[in-house]
Amino acid sequence: MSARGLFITFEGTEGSGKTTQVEMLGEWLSARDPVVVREPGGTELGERIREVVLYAGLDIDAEAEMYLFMAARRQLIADVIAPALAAGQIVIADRYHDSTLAYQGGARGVPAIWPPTFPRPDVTFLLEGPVEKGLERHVAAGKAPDRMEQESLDFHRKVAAAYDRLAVAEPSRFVRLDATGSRDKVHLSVRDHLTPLVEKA
Ligand code: Z5A
Repeated sequence: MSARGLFITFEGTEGSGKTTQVEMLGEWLSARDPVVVREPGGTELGERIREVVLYAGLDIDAEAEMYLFMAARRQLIADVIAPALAAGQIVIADRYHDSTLAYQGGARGVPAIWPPTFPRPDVTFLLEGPVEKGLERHVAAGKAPDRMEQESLDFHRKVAAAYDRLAVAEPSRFVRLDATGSRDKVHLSVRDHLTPLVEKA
């Protein structure tokens, strides 16, 4: 657990239901007034980087892409996450540094590390299921594909394999959930895991 507050992150390949679960968790914890953030984004710099890295159609070097995501994250930590945790709040993040380790590190092969100034989450929910199913959900939802979503199936499988390695390496932080269950079923699993932690926070 962080020195103060409670830091919860959601990870997974696209369409795995992270945003849905972040919203449901935010509602469940609404009496605690949680701070909810998404990555990349959440600050003016982060939102601008989001546009550049995901939608500008630029040809971006893989390592440069990693630093862009990390620059957005560092600003979010400085402006939002660290002050909220220091004030004892609950922070819920829709993606965090494990995304960089999985996408840029695992799938693109960039040497990626965890910077010591980036707080570690107390709990990371990894939503897992067939990569194809998530991509199908996106198509069904009519969402325009961003730069990363346009990558090959093989790329997304490498992301999933990298998440698997991260979860195996840190079993005390990661909670692996079957993302193919219904929204409510996944949410109830999230609640089950968090109830004792939230009572203490
Ligand atoms: N990226 C990176 O490379 N490196 C980094 O460091 C960071 C990010 C931080 C961000 O895109 C992209 O940046 C992302 C990784 C990369 N791209 N990829 N690939 P984003 O923020 O626009 O999108 P995302 O984070 O990938 O989320 P998403 O793809 O939009 O999906 P999601 O949040 O996991 O799922 P959702 O929006 O909750 O649900 C998708 C649809 O499925 C929607 O219609 C839901 O109603 C439906 N859904 C959700 N749950 C269920 C269940 N349980 N059953 C049935 N249907 C469901």
